[in-house]
Amino acid sequence: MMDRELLRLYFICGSEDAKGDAVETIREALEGGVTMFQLREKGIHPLEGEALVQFASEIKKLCREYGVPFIVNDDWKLAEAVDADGIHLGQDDMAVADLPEYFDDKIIGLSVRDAAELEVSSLENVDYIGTGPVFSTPSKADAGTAIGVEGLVEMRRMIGDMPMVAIGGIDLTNYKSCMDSGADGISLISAIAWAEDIKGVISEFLDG
Ligand code: TZP
Ligand code: MG
Repeated sequence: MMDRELLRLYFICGSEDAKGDAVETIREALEGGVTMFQLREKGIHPLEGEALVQFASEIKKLCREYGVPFIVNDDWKLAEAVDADGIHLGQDDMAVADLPEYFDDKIIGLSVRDAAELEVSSLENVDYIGTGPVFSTPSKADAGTAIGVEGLVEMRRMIGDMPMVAIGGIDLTNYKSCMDSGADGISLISAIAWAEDIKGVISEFLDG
């Protein structure tokens, strides 16, 4: 089982999510103390091909410098190409069972929002689940309706002690309610990527 402490403050970012330069934003977040990082390259003009590999490699290198696991969203080929530490899959992505051998000793995350999704998900070889959106969020158009902290409590009841990270609309005003509802940690895009003072915000998230 993965060290659930790694989920404590899980930053997700792609090239279009930052206010300024994405690599600088990610560097600041790493310096500030995020515990895990996911490259999620979705936007209006996502990087592709060699440019994406370059971008991913640069971020992976940074993550290594800070000793933070580097996870790739969706794209197992990219993950393997840049020697990522893991992959995060959604319900509409490939099945965990179809991942190549490369991932056998890597971190595998799966999005599971509720009982219905849990029922159709094999958690074999899954290291953690991401559950949400807990609150409404502008960051994912197809995120669906918010499950609330009640949704987290319910998921925790169903999965036993499997590592679980909360996602969706989490900020400084509500993150504690997620931690109090069975989440091992919080994953966020905008609360960090759009922050004026990235390190300040991170130290608040890590406090308490
Ligand atoms: N999956 C469910 S909600 C979401 C994802 C990727 C977006 C999270 O972004 P934010 O800005 O932290 O709400
Ligand atoms: Mg996906």
